[in-house]
Amino acid sequence: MIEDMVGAVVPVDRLRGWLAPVRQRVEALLAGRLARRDTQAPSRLCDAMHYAVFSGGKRMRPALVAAAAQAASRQEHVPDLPAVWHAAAAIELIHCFSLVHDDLPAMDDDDVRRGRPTLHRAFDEWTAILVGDALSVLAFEVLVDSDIPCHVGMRLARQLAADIGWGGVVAGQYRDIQAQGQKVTTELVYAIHSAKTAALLRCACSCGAIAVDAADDTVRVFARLGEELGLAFQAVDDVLDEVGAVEQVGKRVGKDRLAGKATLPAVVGVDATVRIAREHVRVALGLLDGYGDCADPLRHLASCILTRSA
Ligand code: GRG
Repeated sequence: MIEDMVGAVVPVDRLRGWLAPVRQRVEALLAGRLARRDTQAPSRLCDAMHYAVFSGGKRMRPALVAAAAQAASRQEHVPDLPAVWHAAAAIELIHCFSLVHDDLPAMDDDDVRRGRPTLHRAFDEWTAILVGDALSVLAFEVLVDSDIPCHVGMRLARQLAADIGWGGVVAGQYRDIQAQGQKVTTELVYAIHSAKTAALLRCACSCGAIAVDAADDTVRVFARLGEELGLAFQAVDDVLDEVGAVEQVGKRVGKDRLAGKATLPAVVGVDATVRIAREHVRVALGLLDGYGDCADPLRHLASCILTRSA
């Protein structure tokens, strides 16, 4: 057991036991999709897509989809529905695509990701751009799979499009790059974090609820929860960039400050950023009051955001 920064105890073994089959299901689905090569697809493109998706990611977002589905359906196990696994896989594809594009020279210009060369370094820049394009399209293909009831697939696709599009992740990334080197305010940092990072965690929690066909007001609670977790996640990410070690974080650290990035530590300092992250997780945990034991995986994942070192 480890004690997290909100004082909650995370039963690591229990969480690992819950996570292992979730990860296995999602990775099997991802591997199956990537193996089902379009006959027209060049093998180097397929290899690069595989490199982007299977490179040691934590699979936090698919875990959130599964945990939210379990909590929203008030079941003791993750509901074994195609909509749950497909939503989890689709969001991970989008996440992997966003990292590939984020690392490009025109964006964050990073050489190392997840402890190995970024995709444009291992392959080349134009391949990295096309890998992102292909993964984003594949994500929607996975969501509109015929195994998923049409109305659920439509709801999932609509949610994903809204959260990642020009009012979501794209907007956050745009603002982030635009703000580089500028004088920033806490409000601007929040606007960036909410769209750039929290939108995808919000999407993961919302889609978990949608996958079990939850009512709109339940989806809204899970969206709010995902937003809080996303804000905590990015706050911790900013702290890791300030105080983390390259070997642990798996990418260059100290880069945000050098690049004049709009981060929370830059405006309020590291200690206050930690307090802010803690507060977001506390609010998120409060939203799960009344959900009983079926929400335990979600509670533990929330607390893990504060203890993560990568
Ligand atoms: C339309 C989705 C989309 C993207 C286009 C490039 C871009 C616009 C957005 C970049 C968004 C981005 C990379 C935000 C940072 C989020 C973040 C803190 C990622 C790290 O997530 P982890 O730690 O990564 O879960 P792993 O490696 O564990 O999967």
